[in-house]
Amino acid sequence: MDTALDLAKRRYASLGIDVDAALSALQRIPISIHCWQGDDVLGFDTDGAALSGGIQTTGSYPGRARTPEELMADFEKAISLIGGAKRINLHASYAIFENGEHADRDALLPRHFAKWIDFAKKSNLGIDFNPTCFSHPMVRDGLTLSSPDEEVRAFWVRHCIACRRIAAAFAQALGTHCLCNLWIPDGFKDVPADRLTPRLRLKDSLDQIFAQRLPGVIDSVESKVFGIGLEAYTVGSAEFYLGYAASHPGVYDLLDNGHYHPTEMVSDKISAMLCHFDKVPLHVTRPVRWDSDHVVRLDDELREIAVEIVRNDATERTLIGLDFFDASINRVAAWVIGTRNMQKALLYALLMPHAKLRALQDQAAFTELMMLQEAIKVMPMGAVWDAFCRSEGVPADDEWFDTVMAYERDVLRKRG
Ligand code: RNT
Ligand code: ZN
Repeated sequence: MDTALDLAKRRYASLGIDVDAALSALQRIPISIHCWQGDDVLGFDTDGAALSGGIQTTGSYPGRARTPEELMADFEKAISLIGGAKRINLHASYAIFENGEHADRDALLPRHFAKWIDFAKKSNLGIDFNPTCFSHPMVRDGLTLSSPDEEVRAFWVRHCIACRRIAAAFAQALGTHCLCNLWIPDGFKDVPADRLTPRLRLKDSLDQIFAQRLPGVIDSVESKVFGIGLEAYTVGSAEFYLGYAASHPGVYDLLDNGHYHPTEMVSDKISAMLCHFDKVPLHVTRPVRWDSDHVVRLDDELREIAVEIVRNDATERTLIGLDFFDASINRVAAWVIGTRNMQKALLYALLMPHAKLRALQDQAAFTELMMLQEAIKVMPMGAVWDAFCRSEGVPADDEWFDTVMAYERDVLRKRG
């Protein structure tokens, strides 16, 4: 008897698509999974300091990871339910201090991340990294690298340089690149008196931070349109960082799809960036009315982002990272759902007849193009996705939930 997979393969073959090739391509596309979904972006280095910087987690679902051990255990549980190549994305605030030691953000060293390197080796993960320029007393009046206070600015410059060195240590220890992505909250709640000078100070800070090239480190800067309490002006805007990256080889412009005006689509920006940069780092998230960082769903924009990556042959040029944090649902499930959705979107894109669709566009056969694009939406991708999960040794969509619920009962709910 034909299996669902056999039937699906035949349907896809009629469009000229090799399902096995799509499956092995999907397996190789690394997804960088952010550690901060597990603890509501709090980190370990500031002893319960609240999340600040214009970003916010909402919800109080039980079981937040409070220690490195808990976060690692939760992350491991999540990735045991996710197939394909994976990386872990850390923030500087996740430093692990041992033997009563403590280092402020400007004095962080690779040894404060030694346990993460061990963890990454054990779990076969590359590491990506981020300076943490928020949730810290040296953020003064909402400013870091653009502050008029030279002491503040120098502190954050030192922090970012320390982070790049740590990123280089990750790359060296793990034999894979480390994306070191810089996002700062700097901005104003209300109409500024001077928009230019803060940007010039940020530019000068970046020049200091990126003065030295570091092996294995891919540097990126992440723009934003506004933050909570910083609604009127963001120093590190889209044009600011795009210009900076374009004029500083080796520094890339990271696109976070929660950081633009609501009708601006990152799916449309990827190809524009590919014209000018050899790499395009991404933060894939889901903004709901604002930069809310909801768990990524398999919606139209996610699929379109994946389609742009795949059909432009850019699976190695785009660095796919996730960036969401929902504290209102089981956090392990949030990781599993969001990451698997990213992979499903990629699979959807890998199962499309791109050459044929492109030819229809070039022939101005827009009626047929629309017909085919819509037909593709109901092709039997589910059977192929199930096969992917099977071949990766992870449960199918309707099979993993019990594992997470058992973990919630036995581990998360006991955290008090
Ligand atoms: C904030 C940015 C940034 C953070 C993480 C925690 O708006 O998206 O990437 O979400 O670094
Ligand atoms: Zn982001």
